[in-house]
Amino acid sequence: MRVLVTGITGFVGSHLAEFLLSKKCEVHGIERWRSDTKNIESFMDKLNIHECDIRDFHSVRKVIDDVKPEKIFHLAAQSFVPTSWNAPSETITTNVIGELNIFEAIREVKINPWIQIACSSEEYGLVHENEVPINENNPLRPLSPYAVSKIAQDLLGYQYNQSYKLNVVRTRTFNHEGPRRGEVFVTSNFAKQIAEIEKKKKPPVIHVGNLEARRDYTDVRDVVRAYWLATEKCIAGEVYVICSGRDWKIKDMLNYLLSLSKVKVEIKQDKSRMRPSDVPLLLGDNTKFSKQTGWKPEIPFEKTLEDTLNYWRERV
Ligand code: A2R
Ligand code: GDD
Repeated sequence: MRVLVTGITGFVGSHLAEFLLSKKCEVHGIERWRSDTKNIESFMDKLNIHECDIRDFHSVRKVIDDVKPEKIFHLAAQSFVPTSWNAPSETITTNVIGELNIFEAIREVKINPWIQIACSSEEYGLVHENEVPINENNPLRPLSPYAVSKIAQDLLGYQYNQSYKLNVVRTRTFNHEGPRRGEVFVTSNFAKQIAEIEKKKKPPVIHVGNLEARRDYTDVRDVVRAYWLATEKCIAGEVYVICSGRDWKIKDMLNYLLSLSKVKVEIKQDKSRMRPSDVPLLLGDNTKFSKQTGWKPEIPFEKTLEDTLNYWRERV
């Protein structure tokens, strides 16, 4: 099976690449000339890496034509929500035009691979207490340019399936974490701060943003398994929620991480970590996806946090 992963140098892409290698796939991925390849370094010799920027149609078309993949996992994106307020145009271009380039390249090259699109729980945005757990039919009330970009990716996937019968499967994944998570994201950021405090590389103060938000967390290793199943067992054109069905207040997540360490810390809210509009509550219902594929998450979030902290302990 010849598979192309966009975003292979990123957090999810690197875990997916390892999973695909374990399935004996021929794994192709894209990188940009300045991409940081540390996430895939230890198995890079088993991968086929092509230079490509998804904003550039010529470069996307060339990769699709050279590889002619049977499956595409489209993960590449500007993925950090706060950056989408600082660079909204770049976020929309990368996420929306980038996906459009992939769809149009597929049409021009005249192949019809399965394509998984990494959509997001952020699309739901403002969710009221009486609207959880969230399923595929909840309203979309985006609260960031990033969320809008993901809605556009999601709906383009629907439209290209309807118009051209492309085999697109849309996965609306809730937060997923684990080792290699980018250090700006909350679980990874807090774990890194704790590891630095343990090594006395920074004063015992943890800088935080909004600790009241609630998120439904799944381990990244369960998520990449879900993405594979999405391309094996799901229906083209459909959208599926992928989540654990359990929510954590960010404050409780921080307290759990702290319980894994002996350090005593002060917690300080940092204004720059607060968002113009934060998504207050995300708690999902994975019934549709579980019924279709038999998937359920296997790794408890406590283990994910422990692994993330140990990851940083080895690196700071
Ligand atoms: O920044 P790079 O060159 O290392 O590559 C990142 C890639 N990427 C791009 N690739 C090609 N052309 C672009 N214009 C471009 N912009 C970004 O996307 C990296 O490999 C990946 C993003 O990785 P992370 O930020 O670690 O995201 P994560 O957590 O793996 O999220 C995967 C997907 C995204 O679509 C999220 O929006 C969704 O899951 O939640
Ligand atoms: N990053 C960050 N840093 N977030 C903080 C902090 C902090 O210091 N303190 C509190 N938070 C809160 C945020 O306000 C948000 O409510 C929550 O922690 C989670 O923030 P992130 O980890 O940055 O993730 P996200 O929910 O915005 O988005 C992630 O998950 C989406 C769903 O899978 C990203 O990975 C998106 O790309 C993804 O689509």
